[in-house]
Amino acid sequence: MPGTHGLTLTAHIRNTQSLHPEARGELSALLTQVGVAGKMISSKVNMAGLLGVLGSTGKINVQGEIVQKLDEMAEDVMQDIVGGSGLVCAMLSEERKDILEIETGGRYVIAYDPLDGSSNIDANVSIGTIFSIFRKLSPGTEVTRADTMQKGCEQVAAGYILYGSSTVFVYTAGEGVHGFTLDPSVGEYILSHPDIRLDGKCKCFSINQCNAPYWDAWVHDWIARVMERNDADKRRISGRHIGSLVADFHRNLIYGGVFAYPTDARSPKGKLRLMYEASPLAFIAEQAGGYASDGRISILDLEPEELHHRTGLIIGNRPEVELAEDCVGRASI
Ligand code: AHM
Ligand code: MG
Repeated sequence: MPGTHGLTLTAHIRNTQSLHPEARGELSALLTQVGVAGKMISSKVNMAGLLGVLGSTGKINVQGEIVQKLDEMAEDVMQDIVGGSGLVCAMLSEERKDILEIETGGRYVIAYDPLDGSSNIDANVSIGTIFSIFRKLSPGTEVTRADTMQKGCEQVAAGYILYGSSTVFVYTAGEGVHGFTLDPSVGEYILSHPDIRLDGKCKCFSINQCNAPYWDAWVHDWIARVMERNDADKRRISGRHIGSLVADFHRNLIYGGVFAYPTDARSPKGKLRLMYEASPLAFIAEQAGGYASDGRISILDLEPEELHHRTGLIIGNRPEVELAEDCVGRASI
């Protein structure tokens, strides 16, 4: 029983594991290690201004984006803490060109964005670490393409750590979505958001409106149809867009809402990455009762074609995402 002092993340993960007598405890240990990495990144993010680690490194990453000093720091922490855990055989990072194979081996593969939203770092905007965990499928120690290029529906766990007004760890291992808030005084994540649901009203609408000149016609059609819910009597849905996916997603998960970064003329394949951003958040959205699509099919059914596969993303309350699919379908008739 949680008692009055709350349930820690470690205890919650163990309790979930105990529902599966066949489990060896390795996934639980891995999730716990990701939580530890999150604490370390959180402490550096909170101290960034004092440690002199704000600003860019002057480098450009594999995505063609400016690498912030904190991006590098978060990547190092993930490699040291998660890579050094003995639990993963391969690490796929938004910040690294190639797959990092771990010699000590392990039964899991992890894909992650070490610091999503990092272009906002210097302005103290919420940012976060997003992760996605798969089982190693092939026997033996060799890491194969089948191990690393799995569809989102094969994920065994996914989550994110949001460095915001407080640090929050949200995860799913296929049995609902649970959120924990870091109590910095004791260094533990405490259950604060049990069984989060995304099946109520869609109150927030998140999109970078300045991409409007590049959108396909269906996006304009979709927005107009969503906005029809606002009438003279009542505003039922309101614009909320941070420009930090993990923070936009978290707010929409808590309040109800939909986030969209569709493919457009500037980014014909989409801007966001399937493996590190879209797929883990899609797993969480579906576990909470929501949905994620590229406009045509579920994100979780997309076959990764390459490590840094990009995709359009519409994610949040199911009716609004399905309405987007309907608009895409009509546009292609
Ligand atoms: P990042 O992983 O380098 O931070 O890039 C992803 C970010 C998302 O967090 C955010 O939704 C998007 O890029 C914002 O892009 P834009 O500035 O084009 O709206
Ligand atoms: Mg990102």
